[in-house]
Amino acid sequence: MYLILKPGLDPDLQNRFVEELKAARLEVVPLPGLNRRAFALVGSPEITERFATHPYVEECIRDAAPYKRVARALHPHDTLVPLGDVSIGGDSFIVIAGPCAVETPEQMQSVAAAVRAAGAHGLRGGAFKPRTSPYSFQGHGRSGLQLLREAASPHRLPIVTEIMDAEDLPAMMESVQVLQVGTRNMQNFSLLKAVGSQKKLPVILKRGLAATLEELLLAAEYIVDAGNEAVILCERGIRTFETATRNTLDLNAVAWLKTKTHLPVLVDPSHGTGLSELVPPLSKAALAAGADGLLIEVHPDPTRAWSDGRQSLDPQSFTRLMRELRPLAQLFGRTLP
Ligand SMILES: [Mn+2]
Repeated sequence: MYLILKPGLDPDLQNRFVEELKAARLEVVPLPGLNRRAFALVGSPEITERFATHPYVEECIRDAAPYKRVARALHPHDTLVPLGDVSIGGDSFIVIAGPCAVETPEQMQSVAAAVRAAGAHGLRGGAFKPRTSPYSFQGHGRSGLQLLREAASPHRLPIVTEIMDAEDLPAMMESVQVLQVGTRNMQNFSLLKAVGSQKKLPVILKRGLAATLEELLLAAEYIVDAGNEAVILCERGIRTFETATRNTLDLNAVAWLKTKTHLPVLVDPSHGTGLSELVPPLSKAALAAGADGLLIEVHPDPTRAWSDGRQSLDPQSFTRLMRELRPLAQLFGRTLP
């Protein structure tokens, strides 16, 4: 909610009113540029509503958007999130690549070398895998983190991996550089609070497969509200009536999110389409739609992948895609660092 105070109100009274708001456990964010004192209130909707009819208030604007800390309206500049030597957000366009799952030391070492050579900025790989079927490969768990570390470190590649359980946070903090909250956990609020209560690792928050964009922003708000402002959103395809592709990659989401939030937005065209031949065109479309980067599945031999082989690029196709993205990025005013 936004409050605009009455004109000509004594400055002492104004200050006293602000103190009253703060005492009610509301955060008061000043809105500059108006000829009268105005501010946004961040906090419980029930409490903010109490002040709507206060005698000092000239006008109260009830904002339809229930998220505040992630809103661009209160924070017009892009948030930059560090990833190794580069940052996500702003003018750069970054690419994080790697297999769906960490399988073997050979697989990880070969893919890390390949994606680094092609110019990727981070290595992805799942050690803990949320699988639809309990009979599918569940990931190596903590020993998978070790394999990730061994593969990434010779190339100085930052590691991005999914966290499924807050219990694994200490192990993750020692092994990886970016946490990923997967699509199935987007509304796992205790996990969101846990990854938000540490500030060491940024968090990639994937959109739930049936989540609205407002729900995605509110999930991000949980992490930021818990204390961690380094949140990166990721559009990874949603479930629609269409069955020709695994999901429907929602590029509306990218353009919409960029207007509503200061947080960086990545696109995952691998899960978004489920088909490796669609990954290059949708990667370029994501760049054109204003995404800040890509999260792509790459496997040394997709036909032998333990999971998501059908949507994984082989190193050659990934290298070609990176080559094609570079001049395109420039065309759109972005740089591939
Ligand atoms: Mn996958």
